[in-house]
Amino acid sequence: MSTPVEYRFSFGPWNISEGADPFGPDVRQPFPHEEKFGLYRGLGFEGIQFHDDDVVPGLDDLNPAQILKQSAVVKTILSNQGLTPEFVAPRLWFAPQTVDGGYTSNRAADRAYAWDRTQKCIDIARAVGAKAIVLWLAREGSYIREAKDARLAYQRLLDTVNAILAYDPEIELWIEPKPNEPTDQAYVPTIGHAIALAYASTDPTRVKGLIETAHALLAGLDPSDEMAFALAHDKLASVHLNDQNGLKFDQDKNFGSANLRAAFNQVRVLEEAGYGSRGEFIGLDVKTMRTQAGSPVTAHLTNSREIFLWLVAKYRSLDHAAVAALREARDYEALELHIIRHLLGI
Ligand code: 3MF
Ligand code: MG
Repeated sequence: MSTPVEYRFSFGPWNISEGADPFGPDVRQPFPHEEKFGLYRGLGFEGIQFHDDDVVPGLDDLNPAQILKQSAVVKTILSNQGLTPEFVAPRLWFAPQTVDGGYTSNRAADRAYAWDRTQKCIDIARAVGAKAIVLWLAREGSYIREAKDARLAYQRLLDTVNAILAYDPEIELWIEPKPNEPTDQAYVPTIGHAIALAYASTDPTRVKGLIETAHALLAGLDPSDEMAFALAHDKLASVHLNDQNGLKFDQDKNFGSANLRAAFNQVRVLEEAGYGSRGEFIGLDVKTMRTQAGSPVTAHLTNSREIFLWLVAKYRSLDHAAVAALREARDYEALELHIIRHLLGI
């Protein structure tokens, strides 16, 4: 058996939230962004995931020199804190130019904005030393089917992937699929769609996926199977572990908090594939509860990390020979009971 992986954990500063939801104002004082960097190591995290404007606030109004200057400041903070920038993602869902999507917008000026912003994001990734950009294609979809030419939209997404690969000869592109929210239907709803784009691109080795538990569940799919599919293609670059209680808004609940067995199976699939042995991070995309007191609120992050590690211990202490024998005998009733007993510790 190969050496057990020692996991490295990451999250994005947006996970230390101010407690806003669409039905009310913030419930905590804003926590200064720069002070978030100082929290990571103490919480057990060494990777940091960025949106481009987490690194360079207000980047739409800055010139290339200003962008590089601010990126260098952040790079120094990261090295002083012993943090690794895992990726930088262009935030293409805030600006007025992106109300109807960026790369797939019907308006040429909006598409030009999206491409300009993407180039800036790649410049920032390079400047802080991140090896990848992540595309969560938030508004690349539609609210009504007739609004866009979907076939053209797919072509535009592929053209964008190729343009990114051409713009920087080394950068990796990780696509984070999500089936809906904020759009009614997104053009890249599952990891299968993302991997199809990878294979259709000019350099499939640099196009990979990031799978978020809640996003897979919102697509009605099993997150562990989605991860296994990406792993089978050697295309699982990162994960956003969290949880989701049924088909509703994207909840970003603590990992394992809604379906512990499904969480166990995600851990099992990752462990079986040796995920993490090449430095891949266990990313957590979890939101705190609005009811939680204090500031900054970080318990959801440490709790999700802890639950992940407990499930790793559960997987490692499983009687693997017994599981193999029950598979062989095709006694899945007994296998299920074996798993449940093990999870319950009885
Ligand atoms: C939305 C998400 C996003 C992405 C992030 C990084 C705000 O449902 O999951 O979080 O994870 O943009 O790509
Ligand atoms: Mg996410």
